[in-house]
Amino acid sequence: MAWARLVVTSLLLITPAWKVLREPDNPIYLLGFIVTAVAFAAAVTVRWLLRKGRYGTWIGFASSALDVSLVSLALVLFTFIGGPLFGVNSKVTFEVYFLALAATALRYDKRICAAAGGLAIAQYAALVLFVTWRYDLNVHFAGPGADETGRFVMVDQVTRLILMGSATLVAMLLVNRATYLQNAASTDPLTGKANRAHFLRRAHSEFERARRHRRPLAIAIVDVDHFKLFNDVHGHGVGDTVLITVATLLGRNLRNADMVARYGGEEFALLLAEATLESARMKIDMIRRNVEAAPLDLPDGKEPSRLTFSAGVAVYPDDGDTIELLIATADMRLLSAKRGGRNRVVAGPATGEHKIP
Ligand code: GH3
Ligand code: MG
Ligand code: MG
Repeated sequence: MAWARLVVTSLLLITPAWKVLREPDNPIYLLGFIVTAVAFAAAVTVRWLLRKGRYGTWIGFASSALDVSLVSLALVLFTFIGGPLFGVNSKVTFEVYFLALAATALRYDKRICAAAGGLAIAQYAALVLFVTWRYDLNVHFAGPGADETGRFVMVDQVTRLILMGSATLVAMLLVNRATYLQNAASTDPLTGKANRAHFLRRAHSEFERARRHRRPLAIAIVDVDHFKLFNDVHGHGVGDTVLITVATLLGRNLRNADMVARYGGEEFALLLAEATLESARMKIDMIRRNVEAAPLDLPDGKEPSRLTFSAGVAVYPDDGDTIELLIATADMRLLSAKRGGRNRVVAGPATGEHKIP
């Protein structure tokens, strides 16, 4: 997004720069150039802030508000320097509002679209009202530059405001659609938990954070014991219900910063931020006991089988310094839990475990 802003603002600089070079004495052209140069400088600043790791929702709100306000500022300056019709009948600058409003959709946040749209509409409506109150538009219509700026038509101005409202609505709908697709692409449809791809993306970013702040990070791979039996004895429908039950119990016992994901068939992956090997082992063992004790009412009325899981845990930095290494170590410990008799959590170096290079 910061890159796109940089590219767009530098493209927007081309015509004002060309006009200033051709007619250096025209104050309107000079103003257009200065405002676009400010937008370009803002784009450079935003990119610099992001590179320094200063992200946050505020930067989205602030930079979108700045975008639309710069367009309004240009129109206000045109009004005062060129005359009112230069402000409210601008042929090119006004259209930049739509570019700014369309760009808000790239933030994937409807509130930013609505805020930027509302601000743009309020600012432009205020300019139109000011111009109608302050100037005699019939005189200005006949004044200098009249052939360039046309005449003031209130219906056109109202239409412009309606178009700005519509652009805001379209940006919000785009965000809605993108959010829906983003969720669909990162969620497991059966359990409603994150899928493997989403887990890995999040694991990598949490890992970077853990490395930056020198904090521990634990990963666990959980595998339902003898799950195939549920399918074979009770049918796949019951197998699915069991998976949903395990996913719910795993998720219920985690903190907000933690994450549970369906890693594959009957395997789940957990990401425990700030957890040491021992605290992660204790937490997962507590969940294991909860799952073991959870009443399992099978819809077919048959005697419920025992539901248990085995898990392997690995932690940064002790067990490796990449996500791939941590997952491989947790997987190896899961295997050791299965070999040791299932229904257990292996968190330390397993018997026969050799460190993965
Ligand atoms: P172990 O204790 O060694 O882990 O044995 P297990 O039976 O749990 O492991 P195994 O790998 O033999 O069987 C896993 C089964 O999970 C096989 C597969 O058909 C089933 N499975 C995978 N995904 C789904 C799913 O979405 N729904 C259902 N019902 N079954 C699934
Ligand atoms: Mg398995
Ligand atoms: Mg299994």
